[in-house]
Amino acid sequence: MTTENQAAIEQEKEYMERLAKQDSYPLWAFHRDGDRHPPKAAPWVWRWKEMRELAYEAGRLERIKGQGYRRALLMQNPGLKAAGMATPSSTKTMSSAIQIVWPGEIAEAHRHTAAAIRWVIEGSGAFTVQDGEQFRMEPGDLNLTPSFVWHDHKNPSDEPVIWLDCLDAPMVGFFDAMFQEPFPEDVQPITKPDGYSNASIGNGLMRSVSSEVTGRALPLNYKWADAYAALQAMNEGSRYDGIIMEYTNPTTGGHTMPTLACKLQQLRPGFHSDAHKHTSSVVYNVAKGSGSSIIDGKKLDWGFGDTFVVPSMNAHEHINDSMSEDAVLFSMSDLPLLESMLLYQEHHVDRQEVTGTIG
Ligand code: 1HN
Repeated sequence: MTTENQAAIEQEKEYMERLAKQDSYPLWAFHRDGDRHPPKAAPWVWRWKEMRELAYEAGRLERIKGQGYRRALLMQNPGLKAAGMATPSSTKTMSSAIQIVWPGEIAEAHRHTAAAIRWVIEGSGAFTVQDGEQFRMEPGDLNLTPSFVWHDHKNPSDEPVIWLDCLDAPMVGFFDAMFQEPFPEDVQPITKPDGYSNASIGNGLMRSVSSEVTGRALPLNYKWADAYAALQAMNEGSRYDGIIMEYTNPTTGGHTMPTLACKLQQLRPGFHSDAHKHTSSVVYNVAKGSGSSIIDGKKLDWGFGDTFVVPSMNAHEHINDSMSEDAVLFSMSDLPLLESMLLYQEHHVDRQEVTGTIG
């Protein structure tokens, strides 16, 4: 090395130290340093069989009481875990968990800025109480807990109830806007008649003209029978997703909630979708049937109750090999925030060659 080069290196090193003293960093070096890639979520699957067993085991453990705890198992993406992301989340933007509500159990009332959805997988004897209204939840039902709505859960039946919780918590955390408070009592009083919120939106075709509901995200309950019937009646689909419909906020006609979009899609017998990739990340739960998805070149076989994720910009396509049974996927994504920031992009890609498997 020439003395001249040596001097230049020394000079840069000394300059970098001076910048660091001023809590600064040069943009050109930031782009040059290869180790600054953000943590990436991996395409992944959490199997129903294993998660169900673990949930039951949690149910048999000591009673969970105090501070609004839930018997919920957060599904942590191994890609994000490896990269040291502190909050156990399933994608960069969403947390999801398998929650079991044990017979006779109460999950105490609290509220938080993060919005949540519940997607019931098994059991039909549980209720969630949201801002004074109770909702009975059955398999395939979707229930919304919009931001800062008081919620507690109870299971007066003699069978455990298991559902998938999905939250926008990582997005809320990114803005340092996450806070939570307990309700002064274990359970909140029921102050509204059954069906109050759903009645205010007249089957999705009408809305109450009272200012109380207009434009707000409501703690609605979407029944499986209605959602599945809507898919069956639909004959126009997407080349990437088959027959796909979104659970709308009927007061706005827009996305399910301001931060989260929930959809239900049907892959009819023999359907093999085209492949695409998009900036939104998606958490799926298998509602009916079985099939597979090819994500980033790797094949993931799925069946009832499995939860899997397609992270942002991972090429993916869905397949239903069965010639007689349909397959139905429930999904939740961060689409609404991306759209509102003009960051949503979707690109067609060629169908993929399978180079490995997931799960
Ligand atoms: C939460 O409040 C619930 O209220 C479930 O049932 C899962 C996961 C992360 C953070 C808060 C619930 C949750 C959660």
